[in-house]
Amino acid sequence: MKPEHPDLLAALRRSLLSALPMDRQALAEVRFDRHVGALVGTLQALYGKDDATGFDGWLGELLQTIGQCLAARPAELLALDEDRLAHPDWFLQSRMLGYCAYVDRFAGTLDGVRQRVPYLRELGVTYLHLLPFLKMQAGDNDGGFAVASFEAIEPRLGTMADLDALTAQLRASGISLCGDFVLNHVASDHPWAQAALRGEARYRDYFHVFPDRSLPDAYEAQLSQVFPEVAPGNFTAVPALGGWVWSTFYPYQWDLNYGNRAVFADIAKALLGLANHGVEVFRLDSSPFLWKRPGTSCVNQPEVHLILQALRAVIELAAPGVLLKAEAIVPTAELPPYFGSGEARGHECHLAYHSSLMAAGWAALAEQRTDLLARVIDGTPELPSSATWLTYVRCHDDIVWSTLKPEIAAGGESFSQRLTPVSRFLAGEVDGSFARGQAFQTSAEVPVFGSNGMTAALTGLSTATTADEIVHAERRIRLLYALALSFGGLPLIYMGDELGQGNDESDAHAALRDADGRWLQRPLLDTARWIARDRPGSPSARIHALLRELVQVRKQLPMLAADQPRRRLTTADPALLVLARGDAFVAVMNFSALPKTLPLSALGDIDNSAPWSDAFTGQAATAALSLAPWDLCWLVRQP
Ligand code: OTU
Repeated sequence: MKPEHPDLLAALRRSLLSALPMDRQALAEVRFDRHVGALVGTLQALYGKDDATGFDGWLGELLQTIGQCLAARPAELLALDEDRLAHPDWFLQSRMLGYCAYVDRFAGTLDGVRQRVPYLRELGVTYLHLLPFLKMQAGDNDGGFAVASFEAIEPRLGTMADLDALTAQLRASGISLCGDFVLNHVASDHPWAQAALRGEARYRDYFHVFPDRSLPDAYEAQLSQVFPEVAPGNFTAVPALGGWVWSTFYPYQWDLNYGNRAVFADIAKALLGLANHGVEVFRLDSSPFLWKRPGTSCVNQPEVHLILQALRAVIELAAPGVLLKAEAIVPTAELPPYFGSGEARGHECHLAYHSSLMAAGWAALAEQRTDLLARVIDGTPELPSSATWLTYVRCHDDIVWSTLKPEIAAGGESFSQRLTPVSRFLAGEVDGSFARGQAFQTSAEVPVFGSNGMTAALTGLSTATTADEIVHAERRIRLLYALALSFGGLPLIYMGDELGQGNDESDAHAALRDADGRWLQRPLLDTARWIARDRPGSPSARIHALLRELVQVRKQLPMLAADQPRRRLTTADPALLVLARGDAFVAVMNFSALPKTLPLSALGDIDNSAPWSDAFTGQAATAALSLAPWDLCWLVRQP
């Protein structure tokens, strides 16, 4: 913010403080001095051009809203904010472990989740991502990603009081709640959309509405499609609006118009409201789509980053303990801006999904070669301090293959030639495939798009019958999770994976799956497996134990913290992947159905002067490592 606006600055300060009780004013002033520049600078760039009418007054109102949210912030969360500010690397530690689940699938209701907190603790979870739990559109709602209110909980799942009780218990248990913040669109039955439908001009401006097809057609020529089969096109005809509304996803998910500053203000307020209920991490759903620009693909536009930086400044003022996570399923090279670039480096999101690492892991498993994975790892940029990747094996969505386009092009290959066999392998359509997933949104014209399926189905555990097949499938699960846990990031377990749970094949959910194949990986928690996790020898006990072992060993290894250096070591064998973390940790991963031997001396330029030992058994490493099919090894030594 330019120093030539001292009057504006003073007015904004007054606006912020006017909403605050005396005992929070000093705190607010410190934060104001530190963050007002970023807030006003980004908002000016977005909304203040050409002396937009009333801009200064609007800013004042925004600061007042922020002040009101800070005034309303419970004392316990205020204390948490201070603690987080004092330890900005709290979420980078190797003790961190994420778990991701739908509320109803995992435990019925928010209160049911509260009762499962001991289970999460037993697993070592410190971060819980619950998929959308806010009031959702009645009927179809994309698993809650069509939000009908930012202020109410979906009645089936509970109440705001239940959310408060859950976040309190999670906090007491050292678990941070991550909630989806679906800010790109709202449901067509959200009050803003309803007001637009009633013809209120103020709310019509909350959306991108076009009277005829001319602009939609022009845009459409440059846009890609997120759901080409299940929801083709990016615009929906809405007779009551007298035209076409932008709907990147399902027709009932209407994209918000961030060109309208009122949208930003309402969204910022909604975010702070949820933060005050104890949501500590916000998954910013579909972040790349927030800004539309004619003649472009309308993803990753520079204004997206101004919006996210402005939101970051908002939380720095009123809830600085909160983290922002970009859900940007784009190639790795396009992700650094989501952490802030240039002067804003480190002042945007704290977290982003490393989606190409996830996809490349599955490709490596299917192809028994690690070159794509190696290219992804080598191309993974350094991040600002106090920021990291979300590393994961599966999530509620499909495995999106397009994120690997650059790595495939770098090898001089065609995307569909390289990945069609992978997609078919994971769908079990290739002879000898162990996988039982399904291709998503593919057709004759689009042979590769996404792949669905639970980890256990994609790794062959669900269909394994012989002892060998079972062991191999378990090793594949261990291998992919070991990658997520050793890469350097915040690793995430997807509900059911820890029990070896397979695809949802229930009749009750068949209609959902028919409409959208991603429901294949959204089963109800299998309570039989859940109960049997402690029964030695049961299928879930074995998976559960091996994942817990990985997690527990990782927690003991400070070199696996997200901010510790990472380096890939080259090997001659294309089926092996070797990852070093600092000088005292090496992971060797065998993505092959064959046993492998690797002399330690062949590990690139690694210093072998001090003795290595196996992180799981504590035994000294021999001069040559022997890895069974799909096996892995974590070597450690005293630094
Ligand atoms: C996100 O997804 C959610 O994770 C999906 O569950 C929702 O359907 C969608 O937003 C709409 O809210 O846009 O930037 O399989 O990866 O839809 C990434 C495609 C998204 C998803 C994509 C994604």
